[in-house]
Amino acid sequence: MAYDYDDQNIFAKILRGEIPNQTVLETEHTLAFRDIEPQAPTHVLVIPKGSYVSYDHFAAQASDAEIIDFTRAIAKVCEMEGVTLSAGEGFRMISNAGAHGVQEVPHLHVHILGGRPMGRMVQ
Ligand code: DGP
Repeated sequence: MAYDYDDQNIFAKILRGEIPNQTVLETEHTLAFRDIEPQAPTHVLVIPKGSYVSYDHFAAQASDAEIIDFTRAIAKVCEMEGVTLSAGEGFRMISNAGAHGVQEVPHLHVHILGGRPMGRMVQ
């Protein structure tokens, strides 16, 4: 199946340096930065540098190196933010995809939320 990536999306512009961001972590294949509308004391977005719309796109087409880098970057951000189970009180990670997932920005991103109890997911 073909995935349609729009290179004019906001996160593509952030990756090209056209829009500023508050970077938390940058690795070879991954960028993590603070959400512009934080929903919790910790609200960081982790994105692959490659042009992937969604998690399913990424899992299907990214290299093993990109996938490992992305996965470890998410955990590293949790560690840096002090929300891991080993050092903190935990976190929530969410990745919205497409219309039913109510994805606003069509570049794969994982939200890391922490610093307060999140409440039950009801919808
Ligand atoms: P989603 O609904 O999962 O696609 O969430 C997109 C998130 O992106 C939302 O929480 C707000 C955030 N966002 C949108 N525009 C910008 C921006 O220009 N900079 C930053 N840092 N975050 C943004």
